[in-house]
Amino acid sequence: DIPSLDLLYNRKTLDVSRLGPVDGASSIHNDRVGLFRGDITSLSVDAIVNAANTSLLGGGGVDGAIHRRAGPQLLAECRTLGGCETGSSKITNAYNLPCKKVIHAVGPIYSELRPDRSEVSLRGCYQSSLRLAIEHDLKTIAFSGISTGIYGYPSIDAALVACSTVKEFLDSKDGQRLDKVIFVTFEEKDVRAYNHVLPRFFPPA
Ligand code: AR6
Repeated sequence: DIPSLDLLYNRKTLDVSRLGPVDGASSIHNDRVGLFRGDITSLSVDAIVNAANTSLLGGGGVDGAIHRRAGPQLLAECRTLGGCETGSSKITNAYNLPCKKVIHAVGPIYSELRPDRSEVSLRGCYQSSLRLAIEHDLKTIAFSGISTGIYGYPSIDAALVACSTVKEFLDSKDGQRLDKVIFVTFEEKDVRAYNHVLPRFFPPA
């Protein structure tokens, strides 16, 4: 029993554990969008998107993993950037990572009182990261689940924002300059959310 998308939009924050079995396998939904479960630092794409904080000086979660694998030069470059606003992104080199660039996006700390504000900020993260990618002529981009860890954004709601923003961008004129977007999941709750939401925005070919 899969709730309809209308229902999801109207009554968000669905309990992801109700969404049925997890398909842990990574998958290609169509030739421009993929889902990957695993460590984003292992991907040799053009750009990976970090879930950073406003200081851009590192932290836990995926941010910690990216800085560890990139090496201390990443932090040195981040120190020159003067931080980043919530809902926006900045780009750096990738140093010891197998990707070419790292885009550091600052997601919102989820607010149950103002979910609308959280949504605007999260959308801004995806939009600004996609724009940075094409400005730097990057063709493949892998997004971490911005804000869905320590920052507490509900997985389904975050996946809806991620998929709708990426779809809108890929359908636009600028979006034609991107080859592929990969959504990276790590925890089971996010795998469930993407398996549920992705096919609705990107039906399998
Ligand atoms: N590869 C891919 N995804 C991962 C990895 C990994 N190696 N590790 C965690 N995730 P989080 P946030 C997933 O908490 O919620 C940091 O301290 C994780 O399961 O890393 O945006 C920053 O400095 C989740 O789905 O970021 C900020 O202070 C997603 O990555 C704060 O945390 C994001 O979880 C940002 O919190």
